[in-house]
Amino acid sequence: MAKKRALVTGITGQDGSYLAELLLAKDYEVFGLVRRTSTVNFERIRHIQDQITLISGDMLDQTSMTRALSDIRPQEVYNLAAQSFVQTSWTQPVFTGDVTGLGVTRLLDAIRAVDPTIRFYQASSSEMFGKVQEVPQTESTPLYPRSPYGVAKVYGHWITINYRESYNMHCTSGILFNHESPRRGLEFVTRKVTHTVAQIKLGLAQELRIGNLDAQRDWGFAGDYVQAMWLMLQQDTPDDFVIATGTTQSVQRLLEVAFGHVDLDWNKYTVQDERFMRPAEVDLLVGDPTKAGQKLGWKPAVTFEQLIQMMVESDLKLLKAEHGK
Ligand code: NDP
Ligand code: GDR
Repeated sequence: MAKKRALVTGITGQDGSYLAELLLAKDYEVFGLVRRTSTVNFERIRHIQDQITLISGDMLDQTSMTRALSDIRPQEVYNLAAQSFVQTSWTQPVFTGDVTGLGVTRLLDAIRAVDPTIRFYQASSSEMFGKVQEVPQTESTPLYPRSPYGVAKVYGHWITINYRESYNMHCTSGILFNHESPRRGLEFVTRKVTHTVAQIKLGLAQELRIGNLDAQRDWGFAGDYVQAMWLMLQQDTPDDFVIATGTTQSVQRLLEVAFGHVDLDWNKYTVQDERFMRPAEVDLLVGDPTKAGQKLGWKPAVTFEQLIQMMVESDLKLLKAEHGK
């Protein structure tokens, strides 16, 4: 039997690299859409680069998507590409809307034109809940985004549902809460903390400059969350699913666990810095993954403490190798 083919946008990102690994393990032919950059940024997929096929394209360019789909003829498309950093969305609101919001319509419309039977996954976000209207948040909690990024994701979420309802396409939206890993970008708070903690431990940095310590997030492990993406596209009927751990932790707790892992007192090394405060904050996120548990049989394996310890250990190893320690 011919292998299944999947196209992943955002394959060079954190989730793209874990999803590509998962799909390869399930014997898919894996294709990734990558945008042109002046230097290569394949660090996260270097170890699997000879097993996947990269195709040039951009979320701002619908022609490139149509061409990629026509060439590959995939059965499944996972749309993970986005301007995904919330803070940047205030300085680049139009660009964020274009890539993260309108980009979804470009891709959906390209799918409709090339092959409307393709199954489509949209990377929706808990940032859509923003100023939360209900605790915990479920698939039916009203949306109240608090950043240009959150607003763009609401658009992407609803256009996915609209193509499902308008054209009877297999379009599914995964509302994923924060998920992290050693491959997380350095600008996001978990990785920023674990990387700086490792630097401090090795004598390579003196302090950590940080923003709001009171924000609470439902943090899980990216490796667990990409399993849910795949499970969603194996369902007969497209739907929306919240993917979360069901527990929440503050940024301060993150500091306690990360510094505590290397026997340091977070209070002694942490400086609050206005630059990392946001014009509008999302104070508390905690998801209710009951539906995903019942319908997909999904549950997370890695706890918050295990996740942060894994990230600190990985950063220690990385820095030791970089600095010959
Ligand atoms: P990353 O920021 O690590 O990866 C984003 C990816 O999108 C990168 O591969 C990037 O390419 C690509 N990309 C950005 N702009 C374009 C463009 N114009 N055309 C083509 N590709 C582009 O994000 P994550 O892996 O963490 O997240 C994956 C998706 O899930 C995103 O849509 C994010 O918004 C969403 N999400 C993430 C959550 C999380 O906690 N991680 C939670 C909920 C949703 P390049 O390498 O060239 O920059
Ligand atoms: P978030 O992740 O905005 O939730 O979006 P991030 O890690 O950037 O922030 C989480 C919380 O930590 C607070 N914070 C800081 N954040 C950063 N980045 N740097 C700091 O120094 C700092 N200090 C405190 C923030 O104010 C915030 O409350 C992530 C992204 O992956 C999105 O793409 C995704 O959709 C959501 O998670 C779910």
